[in-house]
Amino acid sequence: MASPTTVAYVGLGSNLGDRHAHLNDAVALMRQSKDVEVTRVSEFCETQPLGRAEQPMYLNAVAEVQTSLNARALFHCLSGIEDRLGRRRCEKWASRPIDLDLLLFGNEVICEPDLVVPHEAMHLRSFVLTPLAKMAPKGTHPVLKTTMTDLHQRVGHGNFVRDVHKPQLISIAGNIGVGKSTLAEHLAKA
Ligand code: PH2
Ligand code: MG
Ligand code: MG
Repeated sequence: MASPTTVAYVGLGSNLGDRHAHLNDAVALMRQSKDVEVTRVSEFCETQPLGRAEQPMYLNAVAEVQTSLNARALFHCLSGIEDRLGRRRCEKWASRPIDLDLLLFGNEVICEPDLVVPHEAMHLRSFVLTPLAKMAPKGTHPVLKTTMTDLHQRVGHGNFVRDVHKPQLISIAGNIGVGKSTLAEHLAKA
């Protein structure tokens, strides 16, 4: 692999067909790319479908990769693997045999119509943060400037949908007696 390289994290998800096989096949195809070295893969974890409750359960994992590609080239490589594993691009959040999301690409921040890095919802999803907090506890989110450990503690076991048309979740932390409840009440009224 040509240098320099970047460490990136990829979220894997499947909720159609043989989910274990799909995740394993996706990792194997990533390993086949001469420009991508898969350095670690988390445990596979069964998770409740977020967003559309009537869907089958997901199997989720996170892979750590080292790559000489830039973020967009890695994104294309991941899309190609999704296509090879039978992903049909239809409506948002439809069930899928494989979903590969570029979660983090070094410390890069990208905000383009088809590619947002860090992944726009990674800080809201325990199925992403639980493995990330194990693999890269001190890794920081380049926009939120918060470690994976802290982000994981914030969401706990929860998964949240960011929908600007729905009430937003705000968590308030602080020492006893500093006025958390008062602030929460003011915010609720506002
Ligand atoms: N991905 C989604 C929507 N909902 N739920 C779980 N549990 N895991 C996912 O990977 C997931 C989801 C859209 O990409
Ligand atoms: Mg996804
Ligand atoms: Mg995706």
